[in-house]
Amino acid sequence: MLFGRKDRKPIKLPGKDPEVKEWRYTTCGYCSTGCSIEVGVNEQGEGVRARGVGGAHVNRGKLCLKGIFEHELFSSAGRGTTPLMRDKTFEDFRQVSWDQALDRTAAEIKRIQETYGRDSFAIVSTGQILTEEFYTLGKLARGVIGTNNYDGNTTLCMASAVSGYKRSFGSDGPPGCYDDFEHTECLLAIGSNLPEQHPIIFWRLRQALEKRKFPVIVVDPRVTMFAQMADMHLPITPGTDVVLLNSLAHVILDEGLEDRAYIEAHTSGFDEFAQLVAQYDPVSASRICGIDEDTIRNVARLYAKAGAAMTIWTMGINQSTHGSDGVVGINNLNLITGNIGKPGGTSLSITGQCNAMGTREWSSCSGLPGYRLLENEQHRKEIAEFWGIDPEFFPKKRGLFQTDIFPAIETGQIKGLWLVATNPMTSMPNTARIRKTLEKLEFLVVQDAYQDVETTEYAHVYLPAAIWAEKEGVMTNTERRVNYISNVVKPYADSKPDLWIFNQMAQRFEQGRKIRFPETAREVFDEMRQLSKGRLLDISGMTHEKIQQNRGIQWPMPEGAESGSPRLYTDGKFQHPDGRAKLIPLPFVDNNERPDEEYPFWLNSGRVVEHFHTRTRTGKIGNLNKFSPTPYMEMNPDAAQELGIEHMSYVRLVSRRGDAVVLVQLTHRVPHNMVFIPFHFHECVNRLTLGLLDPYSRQPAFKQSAVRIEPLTEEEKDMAAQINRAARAY
Ligand SMILES: Nc1nc2c(c(=O)[nH]1)N[C@H]1C(S)=C(S)[C@@H](COP(=O)(O)OP(=O)(O)OC[C@H]3O[C@@H](n4cnc5c(=O)[nH]c(N)nc54)[C@H](O)[C@@H]3O)O[C@H]1N2
Ligand SMILES: Nc1nc2c(c(=O)[nH]1)N[C@H]1C(S)=C(S)[C@@H](COP(=O)(O)OP(=O)(O)OC[C@H]3O[C@@H](n4cnc5c(=O)[nH]c(N)nc54)[C@H](O)[C@@H]3O)O[C@H]1N2
Ligand code: SF4
Ligand SMILES: [Mo]
Repeated sequence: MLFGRKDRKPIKLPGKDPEVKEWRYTTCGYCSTGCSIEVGVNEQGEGVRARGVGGAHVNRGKLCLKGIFEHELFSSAGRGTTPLMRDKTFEDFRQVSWDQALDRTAAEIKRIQETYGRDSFAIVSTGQILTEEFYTLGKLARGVIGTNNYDGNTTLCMASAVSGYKRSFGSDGPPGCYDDFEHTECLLAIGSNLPEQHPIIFWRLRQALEKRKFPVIVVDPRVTMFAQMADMHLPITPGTDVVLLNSLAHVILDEGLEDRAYIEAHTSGFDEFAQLVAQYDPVSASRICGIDEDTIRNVARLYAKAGAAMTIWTMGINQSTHGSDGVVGINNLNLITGNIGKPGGTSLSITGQCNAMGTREWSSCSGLPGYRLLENEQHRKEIAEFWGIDPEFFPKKRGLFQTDIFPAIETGQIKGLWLVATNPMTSMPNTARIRKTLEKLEFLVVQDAYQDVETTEYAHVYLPAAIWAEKEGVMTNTERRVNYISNVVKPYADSKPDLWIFNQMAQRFEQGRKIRFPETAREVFDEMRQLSKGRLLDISGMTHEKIQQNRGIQWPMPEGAESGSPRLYTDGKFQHPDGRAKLIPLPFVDNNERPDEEYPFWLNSGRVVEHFHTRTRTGKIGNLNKFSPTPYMEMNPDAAQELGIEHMSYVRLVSRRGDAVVLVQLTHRVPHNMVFIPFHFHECVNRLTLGLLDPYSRQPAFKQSAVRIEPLTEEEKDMAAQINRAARAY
């Protein structure tokens, strides 16, 4: 039987280009690959086509299907047209002017802070606005409103990578680039489904492999498309990557395959590290991580003996209770084999959202702009002086992470919340709990390009934002490439660029009127350039024009430099005070919720190529939504047969948190004791997830919890089928 495609209209392919009057340059706003796009604009100034830019470094003319239909976003269903307001949650919204909505928001922020203290109002932002907007929001949050409970949805996404990089190298910042595929002699990919989630990075890998063969090893509990093309697939037991990494290091040291000269010249902590990995012999490790001892030895030898070897990873590592340790484990492996800062030898975190990097660099979420720290007195002084405020206004250490902000609402510590471009009602673990916390807020303001996002149901004020290429500014991709986004069309209806909204809000605070809040992205970029001088992420040699001309530039690019820098740490000097990278011992603690008699299946979750996150965008684009319009799960056919479950039938999944009804897709992609659900659908997988937090990064373990599968009654089956039909007709 066909899965989910019957009765659907075929894909609509764009015709020649009769309506296009002009092609305008911009960069894709979905994933972190950073593809250069041209949007075709018609006589009326509307975006009617999209195509890849031929000479661009990243994509060389290619786009994935999300990019190809991206111009349809501008006027897609559900876009916010005017600000909305109501007094109580669930009362009807009324349309109001921008002044009314902004005045009310500012008044509520002041009231809550005056009544309960400065930190009782929290701000949660995103990885999906422009870097100039991040910097401005940071100035507003840290320098004007002055709340320390300010963080981003990147805690659900990149926090473990950030934390792991900082622990190993002394700073955030992915050291490698896509060109490393052209030089590597061995690629290890852990917990990344590159062909679906970063199709154009994958295409770059395929191109490199066509020129020169090198081994590809994929570590993933599912037989993903990536696993199918790999030379070796290691179907690891969920949540045990640290054990595998420790064991690889064990074999390398045991067999004397390490790079002694590199370890001695550039690292610290070797002895403690060696003592710890001595405990992870392949025999003991295989019992925990499920990869047999010979495979562990073979992979270790292959990796260590390669002239240059690199590791890439994504959410299979980051979204774990050992996320930060997993990243450190990867860095350990590359440090002992001398694989940092050289062509083809690197630890390259594949980032997620289009500007997940920009928020890390400039938003001040976890610190201060330009990778500065709140904990560092000199850094506080530098930024306070630059902004013209008292350094004492800054807290001396960072406040709550996003995943701790919601529990703090539950306990009454936080009373007001501003959400910018994030939809926690669908994206956070344990939906029931998130609903309860949002209902508890005295004031919630949601700033989003779409007014129909689930979280808006709980808001008192909704602010309609302009999206993607309705705005101008930059974003940083996975390989530290700063890309230019131009405003190819006007903002939809009465929506406004996020930069404008932040600037307007600043004017409503006394301190905000004293600090300079430039109006244009170019002026903001200029502030960032100045603040970047001498820092690891120096962008002082860049301008919007140069970035556009070059189709993106990789930082650092100090003033006077001719071009950007493809790699970091090429000289072996790291950002820790002693200039060395740290080798860190990683004892494994088995704290995940695991399958047991009552809940016998692992619940794994992630994404599919046609959808982006909570489907606020891709759910509205017919050519994307038609591939998977309803929630479904991958289930192993043998396990299904044992339970009497049929392909394309509906079942109920139950966890300790809640339940969800899904359509069954039988496939050997998942092992016997696992189900996999794409997280794109509201009221689905996150009703079930536990989301236990990593101790360092506070990132939730979205990919490890336990469920059981129950049959539906006939009546329930009918109802599910009706809902499915309605969604498919959309
Ligand atoms: N089409 C599309 N592309 C996207 C996105 C999207 O929503 N749609 N989102 C973007 C964002 S924000 C992100 S963060 C990235 C995410 O990109 P990826 O991380 O590549 O995608 P996921 O599907 O979340 O997870 C990847 C794999 O991790 C595996 N995994 C689960 N548990 C474990 C484990 O314990 N160990 C190991 N080694 N692997 C495990 C899963 O089986 C899955 O195949 O994609 C980006 N690109
Ligand atoms: N179970 C499970 N849950 C997960 C994951 C998983 O693998 N499994 N992955 C996690 C990960 S890695 C991530 S990154 C999160 C993502 O979680 P979210 O960030 O909550 O999801 P999005 O749907 O991307 O929400 C972004 C919102 O920003 C809006 N938006 C887009 N552009 C703009 C703009 O320019 N301005 C404004 N103001 N709004 C804009 C969009 O309409 C959308 O509503 O989900 C996490 N949740
Ligand atoms: S790979 Fe990512 S950046 Fe490139 S077109 Fe697809 S979604 Fe956009
Ligand atoms: Mo993400």
